Amino acid sequence: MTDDAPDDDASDDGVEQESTDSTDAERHDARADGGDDVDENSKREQLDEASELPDDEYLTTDQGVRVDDTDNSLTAGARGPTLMEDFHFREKMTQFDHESIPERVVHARGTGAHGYFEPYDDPDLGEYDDVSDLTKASFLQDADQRTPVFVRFSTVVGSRGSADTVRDVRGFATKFYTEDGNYDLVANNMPPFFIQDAMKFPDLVHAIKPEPDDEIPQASAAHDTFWDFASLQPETTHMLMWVLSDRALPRYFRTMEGFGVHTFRLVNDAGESRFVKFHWRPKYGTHSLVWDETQKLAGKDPDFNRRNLYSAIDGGDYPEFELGVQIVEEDDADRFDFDLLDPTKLVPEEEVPVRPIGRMVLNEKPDNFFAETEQVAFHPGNVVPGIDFTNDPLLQGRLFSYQDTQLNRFNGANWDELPINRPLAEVHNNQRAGFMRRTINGGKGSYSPNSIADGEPTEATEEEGAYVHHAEKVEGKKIRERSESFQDHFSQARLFWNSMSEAEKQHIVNATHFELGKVERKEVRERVVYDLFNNVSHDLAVRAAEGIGIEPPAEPGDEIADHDRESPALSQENTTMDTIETRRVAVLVDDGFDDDQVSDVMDDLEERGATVEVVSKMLGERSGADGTTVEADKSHVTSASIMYDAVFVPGGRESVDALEEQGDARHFVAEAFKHKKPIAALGDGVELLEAVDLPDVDLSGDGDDVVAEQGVVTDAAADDVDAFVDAFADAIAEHRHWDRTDETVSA
Ligand code: HDD
Repeated sequence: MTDDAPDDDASDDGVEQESTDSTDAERHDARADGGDDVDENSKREQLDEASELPDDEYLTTDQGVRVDDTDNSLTAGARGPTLMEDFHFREKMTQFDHESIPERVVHARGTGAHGYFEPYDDPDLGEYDDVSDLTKASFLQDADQRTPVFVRFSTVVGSRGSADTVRDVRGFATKFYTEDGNYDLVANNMPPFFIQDAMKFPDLVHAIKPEPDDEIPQASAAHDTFWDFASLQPETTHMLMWVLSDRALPRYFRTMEGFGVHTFRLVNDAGESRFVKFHWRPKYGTHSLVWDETQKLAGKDPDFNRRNLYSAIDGGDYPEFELGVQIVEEDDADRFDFDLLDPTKLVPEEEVPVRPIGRMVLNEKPDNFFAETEQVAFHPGNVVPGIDFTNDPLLQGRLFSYQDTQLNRFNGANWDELPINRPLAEVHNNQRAGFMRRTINGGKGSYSPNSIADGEPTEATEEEGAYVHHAEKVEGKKIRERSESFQDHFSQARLFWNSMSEAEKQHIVNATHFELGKVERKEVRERVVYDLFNNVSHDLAVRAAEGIGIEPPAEPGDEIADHDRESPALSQENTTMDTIETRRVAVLVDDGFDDDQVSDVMDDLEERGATVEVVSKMLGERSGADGTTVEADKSHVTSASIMYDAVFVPGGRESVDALEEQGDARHFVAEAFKHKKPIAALGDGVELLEAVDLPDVDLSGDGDDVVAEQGVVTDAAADDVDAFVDAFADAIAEHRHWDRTDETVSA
């Protein structure tokens, strides 16, 4: 937006504009204290305005008529028929009958949060002095300017009521309410996509959704139609590796990476364009659940990731992500052995480093799930000056699909007027009708050109802030043909496989046993292993075949991507592991716990930023041996080790004796061990670990020192609690301890 926009001039003159929307003035007011700068509060103010409650506390109908009784229908006699004239009943029922809108055809289950984005002060942009050399996008320029955002995280395949922890891609869609209009970065938590051309999207979605005859299975790719499609569509192979990997099982939305997938363009003031890939990197590292946890959480707490997002915000542990860009000069685009326009490919970070340019903080929950999270409507075509498209055929198709799907969801074109979708930038145009129009536009000038409204609203020039599409030269014959440069489907799948640690590889193999083990048609299982996996890695193909009842291939496939390249950035083993901030630690106690140990360790962990909860057999107060009390946050019935990142067992004779008797307490420790989580015990607490018989771990119950082995930290003498917490914190920072040998039940 520019200061000398014609509408601003007109209103300064006090001239009433024929074309000004009645809500524009409100929007203008809502744009906060800081003059023209949008700050992160202004969207909140706009939403608060929209949801303002009347002063009158009486229940009314939608027409504002006060209601005398909302429990009993109007009937002819106490036992007689209900009367049609009961307008309160009819209205209440009609509203209820129409309470839902069509769930999204994909990404139906989602969770939203408000927050803000702010560019870094000193962006480390390598050869660029500052970000203005790259893009004119105003919200990326000034470190003092906060832009409000709304983010919606989602799973793709499941219905709205499905579980958070299923194996699936996660959506990571961000709406930036910038002063130049809304910008939507509609991203996923994986950098490649399944297909290269949007034309295949309906086929992909039909194949992966529940099967059309019986609507089974829910929220899962583990069935014949998906793998049949994938086996016949080799361009899916790279994405299959990601979906079979731990990336498809994120532990919390706030410890998940995000990727714009396509190559976009950044355009600067001089009109120079560069290619860009967008990245979101979570502040506290990228972490995943293990498969066994996902299965149990789907029953014990299907809202696991959603709940955590909100409890983190409630607790002030605001989820934070760094926005990074990979920049490729247009002249340099041919230097890769893949095509930048092919959305099944990523740009390895070792070849083009990710440059951080700003951070996003999510600090506020929505007030109303339906009005905000359900009604938010994203569109990759919502861009602002400085950000532009490329000819990626998947992206081009998306530019049609999102607008179209919103027409279906909202039954008309006015969804962008809903409070959550409305830009903070002012809106002036000649659109003023359609289903559910909210704005009351005055005047007669609803066309352009006009003279009766002084020609307004007028078109802006590029200098005045108009979006002008990058003038890329394009020519070609009209054909239906996939470019030759899109034909290598296996090199990057192999790059991903090569980059995994042994534990991560084993998880991929385990996933093939589950996913393909559920496929009834043997020929489909064979095609996936022989035609796809065996061209990625012979090792993978053999290990997959062994678990799904087909003959392991004798030789690598004919199209094997024969290289040993690795990209360390792809492995989660290389994620941030130097902090315990926001990690969740369970303290197992019963009456008679060691008072000092509990308070010292809990305080220390909390000071380091962890969230600590007391878990006991029942809810209620537990008393320590010296008489202090703690309130149990969770009981064994409502919680389990799968909800925590680490477990601590303090000493205290009576408490430990009681825990040893409790199957749930023993199971808590054993399960945490199986899931490779840090476990710590002090004093008598070490005996609970001994009772569970953790295989091949030296607990050194007799020694004086703190012993840390395979993420199990013990100090039976309990004489150096500081050193004990240091060692425990190191073990928690590492997240999982893959060196554990217990494979009785694989994690
Ligand atoms: Fe999509 C929703 C991300 C390819 C068509 N998509 C949707 C959402 C996300 C993505 C995060 C949920 C938005 C929300 O929270 O409301 N989609 C992606 C990414 C893709 C991708 C990263 C590949 C780069 N999508 C894609 C293609 C098409 C669509 C190729 C169709 C040609 N996507 C849709 C949709 C949805 C959608 C049908 C369903 C609900 C909606 O749009 O608002 O239009």
